[in-house]
Amino acid sequence: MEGLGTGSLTRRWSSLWAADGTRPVVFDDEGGWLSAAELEDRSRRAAGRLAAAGLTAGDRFLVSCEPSADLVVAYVGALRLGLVVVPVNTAYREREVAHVVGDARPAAALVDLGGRGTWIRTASGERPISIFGLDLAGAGDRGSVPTELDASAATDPALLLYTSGTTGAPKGALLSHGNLLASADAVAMAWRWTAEDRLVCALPLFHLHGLGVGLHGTLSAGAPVVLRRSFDAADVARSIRDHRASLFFGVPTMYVRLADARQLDALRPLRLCVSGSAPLSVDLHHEVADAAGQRIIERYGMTETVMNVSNPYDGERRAGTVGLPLPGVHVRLDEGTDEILLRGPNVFGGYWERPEANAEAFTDGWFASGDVGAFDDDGYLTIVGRRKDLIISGGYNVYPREVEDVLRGAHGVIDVAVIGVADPHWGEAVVAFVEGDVDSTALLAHGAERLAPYKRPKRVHQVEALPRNAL
Ligand code: MLC
Ligand code: AMP
Repeated sequence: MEGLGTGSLTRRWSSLWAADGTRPVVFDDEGGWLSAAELEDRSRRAAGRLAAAGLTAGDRFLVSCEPSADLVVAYVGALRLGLVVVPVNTAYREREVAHVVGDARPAAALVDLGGRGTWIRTASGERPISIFGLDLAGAGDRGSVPTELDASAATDPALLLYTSGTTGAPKGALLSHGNLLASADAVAMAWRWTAEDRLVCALPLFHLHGLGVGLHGTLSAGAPVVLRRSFDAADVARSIRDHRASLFFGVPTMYVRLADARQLDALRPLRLCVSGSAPLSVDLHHEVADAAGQRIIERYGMTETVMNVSNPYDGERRAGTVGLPLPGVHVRLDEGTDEILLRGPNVFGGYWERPEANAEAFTDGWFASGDVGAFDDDGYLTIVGRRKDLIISGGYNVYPREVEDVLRGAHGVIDVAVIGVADPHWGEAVVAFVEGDVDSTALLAHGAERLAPYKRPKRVHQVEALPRNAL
């Protein structure tokens, strides 16, 4: 195996496919299993279609689709051609999509719903853009086949992922092939992930949890993945059983749902369960251990740094902590604030076209995470708070500022304050306090037009006046 962070994702994957083309790689309900040789062939043809449309290495390729084998084929094809993939949440409304299109200036997009294509085209304005559907690399397609594939270097960008970071409007975090491969290899080492494992993945593939850990980890380990289009507790339980899976990764809300649906016992045959993207409560950790005999490994990651820290596979899995630094990752706390600072082959090079944000985010090569941590005597890290104004609801990030700005535009609103409130299902729930003479149905309709459903307030309280200080 090459060293951490050297080589490219697709060079690794294609060498594994060449070694054994018969291995099953990706399953979905529509097409059944796709073998390594089929993924190689179809992703090559997808790259051919993209090249024929005039796309070349370095061009941005926006992708907004639900999980499927066709999506994986198109995604892998794009990476093989050297494109920079810009994943976009399928729940986004037009306003949110337009921001990404305006900032990333993609040359092409892949969508599974026609309406999103129209939004993308409109936001692209005068700039020409090719819009593809999931038939990009259909089984019968005989598109032109480029010869030069998998030519990206470790330092070449692979993903442009939008996040607000610690402040401001969403900006693109540019992750290289080396960053992503380093992280896939680090978790494979830490979790003993081998080709014999089989993952059930019910996470979306437009965030790093599903994409960077679930899919990249699978392909880099030469292992198979069972994709689910969305999360449903009974469906996950059935998939684990029917596919004799060994791995399940989820956000805490997914474990809550498995518990509520009395499906925790389905986790019993697995070799490993992992939780991340939001804090896993100590109670839930113990509930899963009692009901399924599974000591969930909790780990800590971030869009800008992929995976940083994880509880150990062999040592003690300490509930309430995120564990120990992953191989190759350096973690320390800022002396004044205890902010978690990160450095390593997993850490991104910077935000797309944001020199000021980059100057703020990095000090002497250390990236400031916006999370506040504490180490215990054994070196286990606990996340004790956040310096960034962020709500994490069901594993999705919601920026109060964005929700406030949108709601402030509704008729009759004088001012709005949005906060996260502890919630047993979502971890944190979005709650809005509104000042003004407001019709709450109209306010919610205003929000629904402009905000993805997970960002919309679960509760709205009308107040006479928001408390203000001199600032
Ligand atoms: C859905 N809803 C949410 C929500 N997800 N509301 C708040 N927070 C969320 N996360 C809304 C729906 O829009 C709907 O609203 C209602 O809740 C019920 O919808 P549902 O069909 O039951 O929801 P579902 O589609 O099942 O989604 C729930 C979920 C999903 C938990 C499966 O949120 C999810 O996939 N979360 C994972 C996100 C993820 O991958 N994060 C990784 C980020 S990467 P209404 O009003 O229409 O009824 C990262 C780095 C790292 O953080 O460390 O991993
Ligand atoms: P994102 O920007 O979507 O990648 O979200 C990253 C943020 O999710 C981190 O900065 C943390 O605040 C949070 N996070 C990820 N994993 C965990 C975890 N296990 N416990 C607590 N917070 C987490």
